[in-house]
Amino acid sequence: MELRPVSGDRFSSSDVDLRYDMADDSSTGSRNNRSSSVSLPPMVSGGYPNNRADQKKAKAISDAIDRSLKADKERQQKEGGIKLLILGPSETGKTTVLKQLKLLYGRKGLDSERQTYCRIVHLNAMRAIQTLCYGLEEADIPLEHPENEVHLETIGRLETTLKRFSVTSVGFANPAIPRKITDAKAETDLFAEMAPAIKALWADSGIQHTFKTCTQLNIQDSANYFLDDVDRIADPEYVPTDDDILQARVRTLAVSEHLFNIDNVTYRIYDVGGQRSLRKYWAPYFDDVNAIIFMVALSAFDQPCEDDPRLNRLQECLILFNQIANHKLFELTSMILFLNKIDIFQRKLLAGSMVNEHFPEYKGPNDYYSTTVFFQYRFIQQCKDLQKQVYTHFTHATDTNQMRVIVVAVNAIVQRLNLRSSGLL
Ligand SMILES: Nc1nc2c(ncn2[C@@H]2O[C@H](COP(=O)(O)OP(=O)(O)OP(=O)(O)O)[C@@H](O)[C@H]2O)c(=O)[nH]1
Ligand SMILES: [Mg+2]
Repeated sequence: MELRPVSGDRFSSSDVDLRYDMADDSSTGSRNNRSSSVSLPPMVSGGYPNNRADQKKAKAISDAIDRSLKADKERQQKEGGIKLLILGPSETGKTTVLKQLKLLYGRKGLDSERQTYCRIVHLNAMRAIQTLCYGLEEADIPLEHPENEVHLETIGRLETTLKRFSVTSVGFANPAIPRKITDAKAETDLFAEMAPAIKALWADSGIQHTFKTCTQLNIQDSANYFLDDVDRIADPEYVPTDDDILQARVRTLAVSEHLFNIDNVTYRIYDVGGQRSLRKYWAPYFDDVNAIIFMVALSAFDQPCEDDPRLNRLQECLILFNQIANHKLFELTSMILFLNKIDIFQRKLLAGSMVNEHFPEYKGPNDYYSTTVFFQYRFIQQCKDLQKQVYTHFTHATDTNQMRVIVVAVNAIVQRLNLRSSGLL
């Protein structure tokens, strides 16, 4: 299986690049519902160690990781429960599903994360308007109101500040960053200062036109959700709602483990980073997996891959699913496929985006029903073992009501298959 690192981790214009460390997640106080960051190989050093001291250091780190993984494994065997991995490429909604599980089954829901997400929401909104301004200028789209030019300059000056934000870790002050920037109040003040410019630009039909037409910009899915609500999120007393947290985007860098008790069964659920450069960290968690939820963003059918712009995002998803579904360690693992972001998928079809322009082998009508059946078939087709059941759900991961129903269905399937594989059914 090819889960090798791919070099050239590109800067993404759509994400907040914060290490999402769940170690202090106090929503997990109960015995069965807790989260922790799982030890990871260091991500800062590049290349290979080239002197004895470096080699010694690398070996010590590698041994420490092995010891930690071994200890984790022993602990897991002792604790038992169902081990479930959430896998899939970046931006498919893995962490969003995890947030829904916290909301539905965590003791404190998302309460312990509200403060952190205040900052992420602000960064998401600033990043979104910044990407739109860049797109407007690149595509030479005129502003509706020339007096907004001054706001374009203000947003242009944000670049350096956002780059500084992008290298910090949640909860850990980065010494390279001036205190003022890591201070939460300074961040809130910065957003409040930017709010009039953001609002004026978002209301300008030039920016709206950019938003609707420049699909190659890779604007985050929740851009309009936050930009429509700048006054609310700029309020000094602002506290993110559950929906805000579900919409907020922060890319996952570290693998994290979360314990949930669902219908009296303990689940150990692992959320991973989906970027190509992070997939090398998945493999150590492939032993003894009972179930995998594989996430696909159906809405990405007309988008290029972030890691490789020559490749279609959904094609990349098919390739990755092929590797996972046919992996020898997953022969007995229940495979659950979430064809996610159906709300955006539907919107794109209605706006005239054509599936057969990106998947020429598709000859059917461009309606929701026919195209989703086609994509479901394309994924199931990837399994070489024709007996392998793939349980498919069409999901809208930011919709808590829909996810509530889906989690119940998934739990029923996983428990039944688990009993069957242990000979109890
Ligand atoms: N509209 C809509 N947005 C969604 C849906 N699922 C996820 N999102 C949004 O998509 C963005 C990315 O979701 P994440 O859960 O962070 O993606 P991920 O797979 O964890 O990405 P990595 O951590 O980089 O691997 C977030 O802004 C979510 O709010 C959906 O079904 N509909
Ligand atoms: Mg994630």
